[in-house]
Amino acid sequence: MTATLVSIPSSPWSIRAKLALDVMGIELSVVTYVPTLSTPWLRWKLRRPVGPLTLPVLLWDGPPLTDSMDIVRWGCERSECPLIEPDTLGAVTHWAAVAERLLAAGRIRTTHRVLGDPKALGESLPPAVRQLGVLGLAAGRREAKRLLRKYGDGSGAAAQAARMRAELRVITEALGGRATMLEGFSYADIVLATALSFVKPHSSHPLGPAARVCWSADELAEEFVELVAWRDQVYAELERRRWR
Ligand SMILES: N[C@@H](CCC(=O)N[C@@H](CS)C(=O)NCC(=O)O)C(=O)O
Repeated sequence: MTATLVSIPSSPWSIRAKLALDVMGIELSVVTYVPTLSTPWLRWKLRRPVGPLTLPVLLWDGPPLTDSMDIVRWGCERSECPLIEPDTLGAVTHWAAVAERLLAAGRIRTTHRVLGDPKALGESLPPAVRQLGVLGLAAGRREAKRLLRKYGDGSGAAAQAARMRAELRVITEALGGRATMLEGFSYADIVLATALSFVKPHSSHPLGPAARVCWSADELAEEFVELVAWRDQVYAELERRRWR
């Protein structure tokens, strides 16, 4: 059975897994997850009738994998050019935790902004839901509120931006102007580069114009302009490696 990555195309958590698997030469098919509509199917595939679900998910001959790090490690075991080696696992895990904190704060900030902008909300809907017009928008609003209930912590945009700034400083200092976070190119670079999605989404990030504005934190993007430039270099490196 060809492995199937179930993913949300605009989600940084899904994007990082897909980028890593692609660059490691792992062949797979990709299925887009549509919140609510795909939920019964995925629950059935995971044999998980209740409880939280997060994407990406990898379906293959073995037990389904429900965390991007597990998915990437699965890919590493099957690749001739693994992005995580036994001796880098500890450092990569550390940077994945930093990326997670940056993304978590960014997700809350961005979801609030999308919820307050009907155009951005409309653009964020999967095409099948967008076609439903006002009903689709209502479904999108409900989904955004559910995400805020699940991931929000009651604090406002300024607190989220402060959390993001703290993580961005840590990353900038640790990079110290180098091209890669560890000795060579690794999953640490991918996990950190994609964590900038809520600072300034990369040009390849599938977002409509209004949603792109909501995802961008202009002040942070200006303050960490060199980090954003580094991120663009990581994406360019991924593109180069994909065609090798
Ligand atoms: N640790 C997980 C986290 C993934 C994650 O947070 N996914 C979110 C992206 S928004 C998700 O699928 N949320 C859907 C939901 O919570 O219903 C991973 O890296 O795979």
